[in-house]
Amino acid sequence: MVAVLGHVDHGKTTLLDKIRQTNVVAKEFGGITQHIGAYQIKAKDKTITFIDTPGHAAFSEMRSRGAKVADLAILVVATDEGVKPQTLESLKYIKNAKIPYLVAINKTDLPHTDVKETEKDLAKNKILVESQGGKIVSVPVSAKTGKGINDLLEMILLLAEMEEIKGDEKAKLEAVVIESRLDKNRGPLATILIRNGNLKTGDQVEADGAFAKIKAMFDESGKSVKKAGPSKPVEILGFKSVPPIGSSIKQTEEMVLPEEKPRPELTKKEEIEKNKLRLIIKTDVNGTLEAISAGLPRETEVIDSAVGEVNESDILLADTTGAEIIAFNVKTPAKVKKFGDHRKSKNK
Ligand SMILES: Nc1nc2c(ncn2[C@@H]2O[C@H](COP(=O)(O)OP(=O)(O)OP(=O)(O)O)[C@@H](O)[C@H]2O)c(=O)[nH]1
Ligand SMILES: [Mg+2]
Repeated sequence: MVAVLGHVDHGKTTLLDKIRQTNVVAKEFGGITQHIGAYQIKAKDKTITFIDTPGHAAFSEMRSRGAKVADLAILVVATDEGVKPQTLESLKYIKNAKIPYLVAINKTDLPHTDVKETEKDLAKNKILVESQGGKIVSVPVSAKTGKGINDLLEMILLLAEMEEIKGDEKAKLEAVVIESRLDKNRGPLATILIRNGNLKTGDQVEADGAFAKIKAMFDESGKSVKKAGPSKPVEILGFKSVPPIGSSIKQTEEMVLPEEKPRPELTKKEEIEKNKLRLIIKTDVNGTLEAISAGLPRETEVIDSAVGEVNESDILLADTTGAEIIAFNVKTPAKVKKFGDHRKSKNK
């Protein structure tokens, strides 16, 4: 499993798109690829799973997690910009995760750029690539033209071989939730990556208090699969509640239902601090929720946050606590909207 990390806009997603176009197993890509950002490809009879991560400053949790679940990393540095803050932050996570990495120097198709200069810039930041007397492999690439991508894949396979990285299907289950959400029709969904062992439909699992008897599993192209082994990204249907991202999945014998998390205490209106903005946050996926929550200023107070649509109980909670509801990438049913408008007009 290879995590792709780097500064915003340095070309991580474009690079993965190009890799998929030229080496694809799965030709068509269903809805879930956009969400999970994990793709499996075949190169020289070996399977590589790539994990895309966002480069924006707000998503440091996702970068950290990406590095943690991966076996090795590609640090993408655009040659026109060189080393930037999130390049260094990404490197910090790679080092914390103690995984080997290589550097892809991207956008080499741009005019007036010089790979040597980028390598010097990397050296200045203590990333010593081979041409600068160090040990880190660096590969000049262009995600736009595809130049250098085969070299990059070869170096990944070489590094994996040297580090003896491979998954064991027969080992004890080691799997992690990399994205989760509440689907309006299908209920809680979790996208997971298996490091070792395997999962089958019908298995009972637990992830940080969320239980599932696996009803169905889908691969990155949305195709239903009965069994999944190491490094396979799959979406699992059957969770009773939405499992937190980053949680590890354990097999359980018995289905113990977790206790319902109580809603926060309702505060009386007169107790509401005037200068503090209170919020109820609803988003489509947990990753977004995490990023929004991490980016809020101190003066805000989060009354409640969850994945899923805005519902009546959110409106009631907002009403009693004086909170604003922020919904990101989720629809608010007309019925609920009407209910909200009604409460609002009653309070005027
Ligand atoms: N000329 C050129 N442009 C590129 C190349 N790779 C990416 N780009 C462009 O750079 C911009 C950002 O590319 P993305 O792939 O979205 O970058 P990213 O690193 O995934 O960005 P975040 O996910 O936001 O961190 C897009 O406009 C791409 O078309 C390249 O090799 N050459
Ligand atoms: Mg991207």
